[in-house]
This record gives sequence, structure tokens and C-alpha cells, in this order.
Amino acid sequence: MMMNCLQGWPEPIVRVQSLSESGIRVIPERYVKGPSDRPLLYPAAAARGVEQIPVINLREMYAGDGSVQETAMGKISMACREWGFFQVVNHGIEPELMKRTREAWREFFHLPAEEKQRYANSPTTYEGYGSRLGVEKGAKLDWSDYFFLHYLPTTLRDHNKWPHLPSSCRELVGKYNEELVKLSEKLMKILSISLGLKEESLQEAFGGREQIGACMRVNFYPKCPQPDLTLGLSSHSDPGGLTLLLPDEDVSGLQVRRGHNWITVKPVPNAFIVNIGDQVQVIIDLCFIPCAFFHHLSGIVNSICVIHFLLRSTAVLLFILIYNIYSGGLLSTFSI
Ligand SMILES: O=C(O)CCC(=O)C(=O)O
Repeated sequence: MMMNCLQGWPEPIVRVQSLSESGIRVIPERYVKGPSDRPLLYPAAAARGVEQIPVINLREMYAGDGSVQETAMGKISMACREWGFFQVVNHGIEPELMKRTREAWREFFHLPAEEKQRYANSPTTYEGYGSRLGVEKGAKLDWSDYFFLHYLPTTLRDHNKWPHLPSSCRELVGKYNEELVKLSEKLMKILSISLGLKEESLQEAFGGREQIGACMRVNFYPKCPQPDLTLGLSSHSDPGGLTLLLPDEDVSGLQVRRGHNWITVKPVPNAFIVNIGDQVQVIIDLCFIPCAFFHHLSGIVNSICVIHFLLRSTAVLLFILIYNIYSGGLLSTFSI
């Protein structure tokens, strides 16, 4: 495996966006998932929007009203135990910053191919512009391109690997991740309390402020002529502590596994979708659901998702390991 990483990708990289823009009607075999891995685009009624992941209003935590706070805590605890997911609103991040960040990245993916190619990544660190996860030759691939970068610890941060264009991108990446680290820390405290632990417990388990790690991944899901045959991102659970997702508001692509169903998440305006990652599950001794599995559908329009991962800094390299063994099936940290 390591040999492969050092040698680079096992096959020439094809940008999914370029396939999509070429106007093909039939997707290459490489992207066609096996029958059991294909998405259910018309899931059973129970999964079709009747049931949704809980929405948490963070303002209720700070309303100064004990009973409102207690009810909100109970809702978070239920969301973690039963879903491993929730959406959070009134979280304190400026909607303008969220919108500008998403738009800057959309602009990045619409730059000329040569410009994006300057940031082409390799499986050694995965940092930069990529179109596949995993180094298994002949593996089935996902219908998406992405950009991955490190934010914390600062020793891993390399500004040269952050896009120069559009001109606002670097500043927005810095500001956005700074704000999301603060929000993740706030959520860690709330999760600790809702579990009946000391406020600082989860954060301390992550090594405190000095040892926190954070990465950003921006997924671009180009429109797909056969969305019933492939996935934008295959099923997995996240290896980190907390994942905060900022999807396109008018495209519902994220599906969360609930028993035997896949629930299509309907993004709430100006909300973040929060996922409880495997590291938190381990720290709290698996008292929540064993793994929160999710995948992203490919769709008939282009869409984007900006993702912020908070994890123990010593585990940042875990991402590289996980990405390298990724081969398009259900994957979680617990399986390595
Ligand atoms: O784009 C999404 O909806 C999910 C992203 C994700 O899970 C990831 O990039 O690890």
C-alpha cells in the first residue's frame, strides 16, 4: 500500500467535471457501481422526506432559560444517539461568509483546467485538487472531483497549496476555517454536557486546543447523465471527531443511513449539517449509534459541498490511510 502511495496514482487521472462537460450520455464503466452499491433514487415513503435528521437551534442553548436549554440538550443527545447527524441553525457564523466561501469554491472549479491542474494532488498527502480516493488499480470510482487541504495543526498548513484564484479564495479559506474551529469547539462542549460529562471532556480527549487538527475538503459533484448507476461519494463514516458540512441549499444530495433506509437530507437555509465522526464515537465508548454511514448522490445538476473536519491532530494522517484504502464501498475507521 505504502509503495503505491509513493509511486502516485495507479492510473492516469480523469477529471469527472471534464467527462460531464463533454456531454456523454453513458458514463464509463469505471463509475458504474455494483447493483448493491447503487443509490435508491426513489426510496420508500419512510425515507422520502417524512423523516429528517433533527434540526438544532443553537440559540436555545444560550437563551438563559433553563427549560428551553434542557429541551435543546435532550434533542442533541437524541440526535447523536439515534442519527449521528443533525443540522444546526443560529450557530453564529455569518451567512455571508458561508455564501462567499461556497461561491469562491464554485468559481475555482469553473477555472480553466490548466489553472486547477497546478494544484493536482497525489496519494502521498491528498492535498490539492483530486478526482479519486484510493490507490487500488481498477477500482470503481466516484462521480466527483474535490480539493483537500490542511488547516490545523499549523505545522501542516501550506499556503502554497491553497488556490490563488479566485483572488478571494485564500482569505476566505483562512477566515472560514478559523470560524469553524470555534464553532466545532462550542459543539464539543455542548455534546459533552448533553452526555452528562464535564464541559471540557471531549475537547480534552482531543488533546485540548494545542492538539486539535482541522482539514477542509470541497467536493464538486458534476451533473451526471446516469445518476441511478453511480454515486458522487460512496458510503462511508467519517474518521474524524466532528464534520461540519455546508451543502448547496437547493440540491439534496446527502443521504444518511437509517436502519435499512437511506434518508435524503433536505438542507435548511444557512444551516451546517453536523456529523459525529468515528473518533468521538470511540472516545465516548460507542454509546451513540455504532457508525453514522452516509453517501452523496450524483445528480442532474452540478453541486458543491464545503466540508470542515475537526479531529485529533495526531490523527490527521489517518485521513491519508483511510483515503488510500478507499475503494468505493462502506468504509469506516473501525474497519481498518
Ligand atoms: O459532500 C458530502 O455530502 C459528504 C462529504 C463527505 O462525507 C466527505 O467528503 O468525506
